[in-house]
Amino acid sequence: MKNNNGYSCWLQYDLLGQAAREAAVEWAQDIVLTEAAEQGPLKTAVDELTAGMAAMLGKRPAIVPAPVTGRRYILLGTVGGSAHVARLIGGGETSAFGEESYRIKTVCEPDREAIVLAGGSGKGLLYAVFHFLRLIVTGADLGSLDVTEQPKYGLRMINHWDNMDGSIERGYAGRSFLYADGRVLSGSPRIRDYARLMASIGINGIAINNVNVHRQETMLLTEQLLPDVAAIADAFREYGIRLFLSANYASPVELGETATADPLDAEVAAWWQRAAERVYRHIPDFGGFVVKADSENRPGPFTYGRDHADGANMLAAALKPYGGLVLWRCFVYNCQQDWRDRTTDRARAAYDHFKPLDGRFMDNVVLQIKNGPMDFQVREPVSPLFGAMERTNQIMEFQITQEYTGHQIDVCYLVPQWKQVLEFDTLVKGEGSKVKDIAAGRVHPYSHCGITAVTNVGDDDNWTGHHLAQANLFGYGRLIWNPELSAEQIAAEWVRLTFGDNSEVASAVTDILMESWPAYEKYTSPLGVGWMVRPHLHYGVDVDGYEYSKWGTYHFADRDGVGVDRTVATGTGYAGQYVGANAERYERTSSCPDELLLFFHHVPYTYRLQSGKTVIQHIYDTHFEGVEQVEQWIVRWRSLEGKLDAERFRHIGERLARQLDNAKEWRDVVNTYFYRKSGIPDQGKRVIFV
Ligand code: GCV
Repeated sequence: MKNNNGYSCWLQYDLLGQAAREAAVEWAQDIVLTEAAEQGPLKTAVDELTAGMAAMLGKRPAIVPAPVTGRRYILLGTVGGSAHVARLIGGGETSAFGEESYRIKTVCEPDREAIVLAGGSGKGLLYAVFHFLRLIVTGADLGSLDVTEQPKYGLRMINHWDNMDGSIERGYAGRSFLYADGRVLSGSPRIRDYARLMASIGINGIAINNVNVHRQETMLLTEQLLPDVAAIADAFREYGIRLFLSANYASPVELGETATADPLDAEVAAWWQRAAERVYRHIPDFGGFVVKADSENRPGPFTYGRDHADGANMLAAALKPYGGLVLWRCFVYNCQQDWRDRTTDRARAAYDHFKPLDGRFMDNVVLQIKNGPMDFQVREPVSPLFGAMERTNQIMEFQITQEYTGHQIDVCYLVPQWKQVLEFDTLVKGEGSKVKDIAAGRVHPYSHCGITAVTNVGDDDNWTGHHLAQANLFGYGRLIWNPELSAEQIAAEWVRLTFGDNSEVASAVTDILMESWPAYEKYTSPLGVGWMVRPHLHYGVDVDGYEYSKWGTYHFADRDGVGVDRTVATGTGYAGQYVGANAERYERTSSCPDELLLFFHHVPYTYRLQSGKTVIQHIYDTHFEGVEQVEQWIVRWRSLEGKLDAERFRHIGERLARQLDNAKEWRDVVNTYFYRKSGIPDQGKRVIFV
């Protein structure tokens, strides 16, 4: 079997089986194109289809202006640009097409047997092409295709935390492929390959630099570096992706051009207007700024006695004439907390800061809210801020990079976690106010909204470090295109596209993915309490690592119990930020879901969970089970030798071995810690290091 370094990810067109190849060849002689496709996504769509079919079938289809009588063909076009397409699809059905929508349909009538790929625009058509190529690889019956797709979310974004020195904050897959040694790698062919990968899963916006914007990256807004940024935007544009930049709130001060960054200062506003004019001169379809302000020591409007609305609106006013957005992050909390102070609760912070500002933001400001109130832990409740502001646009922020979920050493498939978040019913407008609909602007009439995520890619050959971490990147794109897809469907699709059609490999990889988030949760921090990780690094166990720190991330374990009292009755009051029945459910131990019990409550080790187990026994059991799960994967993985290429077989095997070491360390440290605190033995009498 040919070795595979993983570079092509899920676009591996040489994996086609014999039967699928024969079925596709029938259709692949001619591509009929009746409209001009000289540039942009329309041209890319044509190129991707021809190249994809050539790679799959060993023969490049001809592009022709009209069908050859009696021969099957593929018809490619946009609904507005090709009468032929409109005729075959049926004009009425396409009148409501958005520009990102598409239809794929087999039209089988005497003398016009065609597969029609119709896009609402060139971009929609490009998405149709990637979908069609997926259908071929997965062996779909091409004789009866009928697919209509439109994305649920307007903004489907990726955030990079790449720095210009080439490092990536929280990156676990090598160095940046966007920057090295202070330079923008604008000519790199990898950037185009990346745009292609992202377009193939429907991403339409990418912020290319870290939200922690330091001096070097502040220069991205200057005449000196904008041509390089524009070159990346050019590559993105061909794939229907708009480029965004993270902006340093204090840019004019950092660059020595104003004495203040006060948002109400006229000179500051004028500076940003000039900056916006400059950016749009270089990048006419620039998406806008992502801003981390007054957060983790980054500058912001607080310094000048102003609030977040003042700061965001000043930037929004500068971008407004060009249609740009300000994605203003809500990850705002006191990171200089005194652990002795029991009144401050980091979980409360985003809601407390932003909720009172509802209605004050301009309509091109979008608040970017992390999925949980803390920081991308393996388990957190959904941020109560999401949906809490009726008159302020919002976008959900997920984390694909595995900062707290195993650093892409441990396998942890995160789509099930994101699905739970999207399915959460906030009740903000009564039952049926789910996160997935709020993010689509269907609960409150947001003018801009959607989903974004911190990406997990770097310059490693396989992009994501762990091969299996590609499933998170692919899964993110597929899920935010259509949140109704199940995590398992997405996993199975990814496995098929990435590893081919060996059913043993497919079921083993799909099972490992599906079991991985629960396993990671089991051997790390219990019952929603979070953290317990090595400070700063965030990989590996350190139960008290953050216990007396300034970051506000405590578990309060003592000899009697563990957990954070966030109730209204006796705790920090955080539970009261939820609406109605959700607030009540979290407020009481009896109704709080087990998996979040220690997030909301401080309980004795002998407290009995809804599962029937005591907290302490749950801790012991899950930590043993988590390790056993990894051991079982290793046995299963070994049985696949010879059934996939040796390179990926070895790579994944090595990562699983490292995961096992990590899981054992977590198990032994956590179990020993809680045994020593509580003095309560494990009912299973297993080894705990006393
Ligand atoms: C980019 C956490 C991470 C930081 C990250 C920050 C953020 O604190 O550890 O690396 O900074 O979140 O989201 O801004």
